[in-house]
Amino acid sequence: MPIITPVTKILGVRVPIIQGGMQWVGVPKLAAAVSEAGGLGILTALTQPSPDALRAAIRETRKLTAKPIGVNITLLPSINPPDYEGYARAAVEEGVRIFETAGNNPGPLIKYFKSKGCIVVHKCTTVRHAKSAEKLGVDILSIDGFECAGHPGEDDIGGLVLLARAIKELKVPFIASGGIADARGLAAALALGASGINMGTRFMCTVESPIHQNIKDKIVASTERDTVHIFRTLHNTARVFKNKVSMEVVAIEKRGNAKFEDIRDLVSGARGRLVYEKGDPDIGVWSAGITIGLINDIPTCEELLRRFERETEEIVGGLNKVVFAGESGESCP
Ligand code: FMN
Repeated sequence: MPIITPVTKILGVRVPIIQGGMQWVGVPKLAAAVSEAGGLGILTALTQPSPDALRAAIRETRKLTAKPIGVNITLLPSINPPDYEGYARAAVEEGVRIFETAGNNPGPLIKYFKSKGCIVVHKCTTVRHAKSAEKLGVDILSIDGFECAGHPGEDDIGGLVLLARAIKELKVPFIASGGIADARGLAAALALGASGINMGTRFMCTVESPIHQNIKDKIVASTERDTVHIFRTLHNTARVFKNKVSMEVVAIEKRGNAKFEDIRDLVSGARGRLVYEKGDPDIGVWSAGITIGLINDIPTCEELLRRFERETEEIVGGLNKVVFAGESGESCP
């Protein structure tokens, strides 16, 4: 049976599962496969070298699916910021109607998308940022807990508490992000008041994910203890896979007073990209969440989302077996 929530209705999808923006991973093949499987596939704008390249990527995705797709625009702290407006305009002109925004100072971008009649899913890691985005008119909030891959913020609040706070504070529907890779996670998110989930790491490890097979195999072989936080001392924390390079970054930060220049070469995006291309997990730093401890296979997106639907129904149905005993406890087995 389909799981119908406010989010499936707003986005026009069958399954309340979004594939979040992923640098170097959120490309047409993956986004189209997720959308085709009934979720919402999202292209990562900044993975494309220019707004025109994003246009081409959108057209390529459309050839693979007629279902709704989204575009992620991530606002990064940067001395030479990318042409965010150009990417946004290109996607809107190409007819994209769903956007995932994330990062610093998203106000102008959210206002632009809303002025064009688009649906905005804003991803953030605190309830206070979620409330600010709500005031700007976003349609859905994506509440990203401390478990997540990439940037968890600096408050270190796990999904359980963050979502329980979100349901009390927010008026618009929200999805749970970070730490979810199976149907138990989706069922738990629904129980906590979320209208769906956002996943990154789980989708890296699918047949249609564009990363090298060695890296998918590495994820399957890893446990939840195989990630580490870098950039903690720079107040721009990022959860990445624990390897030689990320541990070197942590060692430099531990020495104290580390500046970005001290680690710039180690953390370069180009090295991270090579990890996915060459299949060597130790070339650079690459994002991964603690769900790597939950990922044991490499299914197609279709298989994965069907499994989510089937198992979520079983889990929620199984909850009916819970007996609420009377005061005397007579119903206890
Ligand atoms: N989130 C963004 O908003 N922009 C990005 O560019 C981005 N890149 C990511 C790259 C990778 C390889 C991964 C695994 C995640 C990335 N994320 C990015 C975060 C995901 O969109 C998502 O919020 C996160 O993965 C959720 O946590 P999970 O990995 O536990 O599912």
